[in-house]
Formats: sequence, structure tokens, C-alpha cells
Amino acid sequence: MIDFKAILKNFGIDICCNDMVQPYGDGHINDTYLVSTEPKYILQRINTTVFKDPVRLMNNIALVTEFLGNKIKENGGDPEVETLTIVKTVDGENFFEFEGNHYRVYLFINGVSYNLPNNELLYEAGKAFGKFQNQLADFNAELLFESIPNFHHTRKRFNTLKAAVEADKMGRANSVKDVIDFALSCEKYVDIVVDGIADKTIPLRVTHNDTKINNILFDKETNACLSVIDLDTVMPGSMLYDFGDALRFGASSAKEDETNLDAVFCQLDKFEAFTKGFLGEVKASATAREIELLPLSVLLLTYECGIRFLTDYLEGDTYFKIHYPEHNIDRARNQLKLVADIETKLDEMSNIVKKYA
Ligand code: ADP
Ligand code: GN1
Ligand code: MG
Repeated sequence: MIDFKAILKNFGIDICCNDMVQPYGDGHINDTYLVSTEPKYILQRINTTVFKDPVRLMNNIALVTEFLGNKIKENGGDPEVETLTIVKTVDGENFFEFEGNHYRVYLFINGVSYNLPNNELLYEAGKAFGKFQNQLADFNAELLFESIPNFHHTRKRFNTLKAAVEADKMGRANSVKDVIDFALSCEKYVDIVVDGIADKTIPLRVTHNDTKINNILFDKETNACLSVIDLDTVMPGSMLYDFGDALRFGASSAKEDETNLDAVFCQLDKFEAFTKGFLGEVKASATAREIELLPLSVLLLTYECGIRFLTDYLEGDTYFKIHYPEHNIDRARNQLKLVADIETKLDEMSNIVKKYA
């Protein structure tokens, strides 16, 4: 039993009993809790297997949220709604260490996140992630620590998969040979963005890097985007990562862990809704090469996520939270089914991009 009362006291928050703190949200990485005080708070146990340096991680988030907060204020907005606000400890720190765990608190933002967004929400999400990128365009990237090195280095992800197949630590590889074979057959895609960044034909920008649509909070009534959250991976990256990852999740006809693969495909109307919102914000700053690669980025980021789930399954489910033993392999099959479907739709996606670029 976690002593939430003792933890929250260090943030100057008093609760009468542990029941006021309940698990919250659908994140795969941190342990998130809603603190039902007045006002409400979000308490998170930072996953330090994933984020190995919580001090520098929280420093990143403090820098980014302060920077965004100033921009939001300049535009007449409310920073406590439109971005995350760190609640400091009574000693002025960004997190509190308790029994070997690292806890942080954010102000609660009264919005909802969606796992299967409709077109209206996707248009709003496209605008929100595009705006997020614009807001950070003049943020000094050198101030940021790389919270997960090589996060979207698809070639390295591919090599890690191959190593996991060879090691076959859990003895699972044989039973999922079909998934592995398909994953390895997609090697031709893995260097395209990585090489473009290396030879500077694709610009490095400050990007979010985890643009799953449930990392946006929407207004319950109006469906407008309130805030882009989950800022753990804000780092130098490519616009293609943010676009591709958002549509990996957002353009799918089904949730990420749907097991009926006939129900899993890429919906072009969803792709169009997000693209319209996103390009409306970023088309002036996007390069021709970035625009050209937008459709492929959806394939690439879906593929990358698929092989990360597959690798985690082969390595014994140590990275992503799972809710049943086959969860990661179900997710991997789902994402790789999407890859196969996206491959057949790249031309249509390019035509949609042209319409809004
Ligand atoms: P993870 O890294 O595990 O995905 P997130 O930071 O995305 O963790 O948080 C998980 C979920 O908790 C989010 O999808 C969102 O629903 C909710 N959440 C996180 N922070 C806030 C906040 N400040 N206000 C309201 N809800 C939040
Ligand atoms: C994780 O943290 P969360 O649940 O928003 C992961 C993403 C994956 C996503 C797949 C830091 O996102 O990279 O795309 O799961 N975040 C991290 O659902 O690894
Ligand atoms: Mg999240």
C-alpha cells in the first residue's frame, strides 16, 4: 500500500485518506493517479526504468512548461489550462523521492482524452500538435536533455528487435514467427528519416515525440483542444515523428490493442481531418522534403511502435504496461496489420497532403 498521504504532504497537499487517490488514465509508462481534493491534482510515479534521470527529466519539463506558459500568457490564454503546471514540493523541488520512487504532481486539467477520436477531434488534435511545434520553434534545443536517447532511431529499434529474436529470452519467438517475419521484411523503411536527419535534408526541431491522441486533453463540451500533455519526451526530433505517431493512433479504425485484425485499418477520412488541422499550422515552416515524407511517416511510426511492442513481448514485457500476458503481442499484430494497410494507401495519402500543403 502506497502512503499517498505522506507523499502528498511534501507537495503541501493534505488528504484525509488514501481513497482520495485513485489510478487514472490509460498511459503505458508512468503510474498516474487522480487526487480528488479541491482543487484536484494529478500525481505520477515516474517510470525510472524508462526515464533513468528523473532530475534532468523534470528540469526539461520545467523549462518547457515555463516557456509555453509565457507564450500562452502573451496570447491572453490561461497557462494552468493550456499546458502542464508542475506543483513543487514544499522544498521547491520538481519531484519528491519516497521509498526509492520518484513522484511528481501536476495541476489537474479538467478535460478528457480519447483512445478512438472522431474526425472533429482529429482536426483539433492536428491543430494542437501543429501549434505546439510552432510555439517551441524558438525554444533553445540545447537546453534540453535527451530523456530517452535514440527514441525514434528506427534503425536502432530494428537492430534491437533482431537481437531480441536471437536471444529469445522468454522462448516466445517460435510461436510468433509470422509477426517477426513480417517485421523483418520491412527493413527497407527504417533508414529514411534517420538518414535525412543525419544529412540535414530533414531539419531537427523541438518536437513532442509522443503524440498519441490520448496525450491531448479536450474540452468535454466544445471538443476544442485544451492542452497537449505528457511532455516527458519533448526533445530535438522531426516534425515527421509527431505527424506520423499521431496518425498511427488517430487514423486507425480501431484501438491499439484490438485483436480482430479485420477491424484494423487506416481511415483516410481521419487522416485527412488531422492533416488539415496540422498543415494549417505548420505548412509555412515545413520543408518540401518534410511534406513529401508525411504519408510515409505514418507507416514508419506505426512500424516502429509495432516492433517496440514485439520486442517488449520477446524480452518479457519490461517496458510497456500490460493488462494481460499476450497484450504486447496483440498490440504488435495490430500495429503491423496497420502497416500493411498503410502501404496500400500511400498514394491516396499523398494526394490528401497536396490538398492542404
Ligand atoms: P504516460 O506517460 O504513462 O502516458 P501521461 O502523462 O500521458 O502518462 O498521463 C496518463 C493520462 O493521465 C493521460 O492520458 C491523461 O488522461 C491523464 N493526465 C495526465 N496529466 C494530466 C493532467 N495534468 N490533468 C488531467 N489529466 C491528466
Ligand atoms: C507510450 O506514455 P504513453 O502511454 O503516452 C510510449 C510511446 C508509444 C505509446 C504506444 C515514453 O506512450 O512512445 O508510442 O506508448 N511512450 C514512451 O501506445 O515510450
Ligand atoms: Mg501518455
